[in-house]
Amino acid sequence: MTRIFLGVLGGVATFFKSSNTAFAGFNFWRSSEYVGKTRDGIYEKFYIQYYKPFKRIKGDSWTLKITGLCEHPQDLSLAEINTLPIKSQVSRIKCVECWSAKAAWSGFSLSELEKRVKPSPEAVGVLFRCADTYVEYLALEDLHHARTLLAHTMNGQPLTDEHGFPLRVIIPYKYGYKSPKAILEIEFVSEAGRGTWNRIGPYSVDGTILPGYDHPLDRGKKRRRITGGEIFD
Ligand SMILES: Nc1nc2c(c(=O)[nH]1)N[C@H]1C(S)=C(S)[C@@H](COP(=O)(O)O)O[C@H]1N2
Ligand SMILES: [Mo]
Repeated sequence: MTRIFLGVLGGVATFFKSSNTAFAGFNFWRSSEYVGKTRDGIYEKFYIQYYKPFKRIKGDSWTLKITGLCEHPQDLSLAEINTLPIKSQVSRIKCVECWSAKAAWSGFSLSELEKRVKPSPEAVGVLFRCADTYVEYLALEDLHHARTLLAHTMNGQPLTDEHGFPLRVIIPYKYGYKSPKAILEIEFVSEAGRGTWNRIGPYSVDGTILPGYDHPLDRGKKRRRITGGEIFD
């Protein structure tokens, strides 16, 4: 009896081992209604980080909710967001877990939204709430930085669900966890807040990139030294 049991167990183990090999490069979320963390297939060159899997956002029913300390809180549709003056740049996302990857991003500056909603003088920053319940905080000073943008476009195409459709932050002098994706709400707040990732890991609240090492996925993960702040190449 024991022998039969062990035999079956061995068979099951072999099946899982071989299926793992067969599915190497398989994106678990592809052709599902959900999207989540993945590093397989095409994403070997640009990892996908999501705190939790969530239902893909539908562009026609999505709105960006702008709330909190402002004179004219409002909901903006994707069509409205696409009419805002465009800001573009090439920049690298550097994850605190060491990998990085580069893309061309386009979007707009927070100041375009501020012209519409008129933040109150007490507002010092913004809390971003995302579709996967991820939360991140950025000070207005960082959001007004020349290299910071709210991006809706990556390499000339609307963001994919994986990279944060319909809207994400790009802030290249901070670690990737300071660039919330799949944004649902922007709340103007009067006190500095904390984000999901710096509650989970031993990561700073500020998130500025520190001197150390980088393993760029677009350069075969070849280790290089970095001096801190934005990595420009
Ligand atoms: N909504 C949401 N945004 C997020 C995250 C997340 O878990 N959820 N992870 C962050 C982290 S840790 C990184 S490194 C970048 C990675 O961006 P990418 O998935 O487009 O490569 O997304 C950031 N934005
Ligand atoms: Mo990250």
